[in-house]
Amino acid sequence: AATIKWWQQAVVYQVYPRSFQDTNHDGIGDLKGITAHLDYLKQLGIDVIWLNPIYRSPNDDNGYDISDYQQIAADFGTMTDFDELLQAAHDRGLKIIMDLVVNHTSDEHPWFQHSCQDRTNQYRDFYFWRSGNGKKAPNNWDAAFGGSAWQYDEQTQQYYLHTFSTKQPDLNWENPTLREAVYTMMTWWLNKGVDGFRMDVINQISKLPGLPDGPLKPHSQFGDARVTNGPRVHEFLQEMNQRVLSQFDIMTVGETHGVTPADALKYAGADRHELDMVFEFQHLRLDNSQHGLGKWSTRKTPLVALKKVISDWQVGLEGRAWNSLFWNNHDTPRAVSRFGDDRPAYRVRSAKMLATCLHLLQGTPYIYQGEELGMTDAHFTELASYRDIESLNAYRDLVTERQLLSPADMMARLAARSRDNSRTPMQWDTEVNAGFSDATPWLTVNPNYHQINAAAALADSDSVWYYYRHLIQLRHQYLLVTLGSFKLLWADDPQVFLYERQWEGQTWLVCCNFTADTLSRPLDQYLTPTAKCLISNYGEQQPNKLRPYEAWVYQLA
Ligand code: TEU
Ligand code: CA
Repeated sequence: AATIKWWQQAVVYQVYPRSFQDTNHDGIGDLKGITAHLDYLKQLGIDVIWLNPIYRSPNDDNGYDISDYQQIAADFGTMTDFDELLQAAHDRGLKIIMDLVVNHTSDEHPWFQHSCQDRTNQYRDFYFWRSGNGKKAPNNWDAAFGGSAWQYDEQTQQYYLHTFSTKQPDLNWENPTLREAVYTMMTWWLNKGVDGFRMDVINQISKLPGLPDGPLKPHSQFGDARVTNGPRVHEFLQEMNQRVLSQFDIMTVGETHGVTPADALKYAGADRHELDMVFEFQHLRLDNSQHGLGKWSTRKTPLVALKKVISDWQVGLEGRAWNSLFWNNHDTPRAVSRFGDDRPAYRVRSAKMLATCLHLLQGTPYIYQGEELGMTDAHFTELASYRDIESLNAYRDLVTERQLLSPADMMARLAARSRDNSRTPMQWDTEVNAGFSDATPWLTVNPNYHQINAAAALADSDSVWYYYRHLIQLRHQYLLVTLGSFKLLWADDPQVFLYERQWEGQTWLVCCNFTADTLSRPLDQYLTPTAKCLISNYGEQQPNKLRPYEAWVYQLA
């Protein structure tokens, strides 16, 4: 087999620094807090830590609005704290990848502050400025966080483009001087020894020339040709690879909304010299609203559709590109609540089932902080509990301004889909605020921390935590998990996800019951006496029976 890249056998752990561990009594997680838990992460068996943005930022979008790419946000500590974190991680054989947010900056970034001064300064063209037509915006694009994607600036009597919040002006990648500035900044971080980047909405950096009107799609512009997968995106990424990425032994993953497996072959093809892998989101949109409300839905994901998307990606990239594997991140609800069952009777079992289903696929798995504990959604009942700009803007838009939804209806949709669900503080133990902070946390701690916390998990050999560690060991121990081919079985079964992995004559069978029902299935055809159980979330199997959320992996040959 071709040489295996280190990130093809790695498991990545995503740390959302704001919610991981506070060490200076301000209710906000910080870098020293991450350093304090590196042994916990090493014990779990993960290889790479992905840090959400830690750069200077006014926090309009929790750090995705950067005002200085080469300074650490005061909330999180100092550059010395970062250097110590990086060294401490490397001392433990752990790698750190940073979050690269270069589709836009904060409006408080010096580049934008300069750009605003007049229409002719050298930074004007770092951003998209257009005259529009009097009070009419230059085109009909929506911003992801509501309203028009254009903000009028009185001083120079022009509009600037912001595809996210008004405080996140889009960078103009058509400008080679801007691209040069980005590459210089990236090289600076890589020279410090960071091990790669997760690239924020990176398939948005090439816009359609002329910025033409698009088909209006309320609450989702992803998948629109006008914003994602633009005409020069591959040229820019190949230039970035040639100028920066190719000079380091690093890992890159692009956040690319609206891509198909065919697109991914271009972004992450082994022969493309662009990125190593991408995050696709097709499996995270199957429970979207069917009435134009995008993500604001309380629907469950149909399993047959989910199996098809996952299978298309496994088969579509096999041998030609590389998959990322994830159920959740800082922008989504938590896995066990969305795809499993967070009722106490089923939470642990279904969390282990979801982990089995994902971690035996081909690709690099991503564990979002707390997923290894089976942490659940927040289940907030008050609007005042929410902090996320996307959630608060959507409530104002859909309830207050357009009266499309009743308050109660929108509160149910926020509880099911708000990004704050995954941003409640990490639950370490049963001390005040789950050991996250002895000050009032920036976002309420989930009161179920008394039952769900790392201390309890480490003390219970049957916890979700130990199950994740076992899955990670299987990936590190058996090349089949990394290199084996994927074959979906029982594609039309609406309750059971059954698939095979094959490599050099070995065959593993992965079986997951995605329901709380006890099912009978003809499994004895596979589970012959020579078959060997490698991991399961129950004790020994019962012939042709799958108990609620039962999951197992058998070596068949
Ligand atoms: O996410 C881009 C993005 O598409 C999401 O914010 C999307 O709007 C949301 O997941 C739908 O529910 C990246 C970052 O991950 C996100 O945190 C930032 O808010 C966004 O870009 C802007 O930088
Ligand atoms: Ca702090």
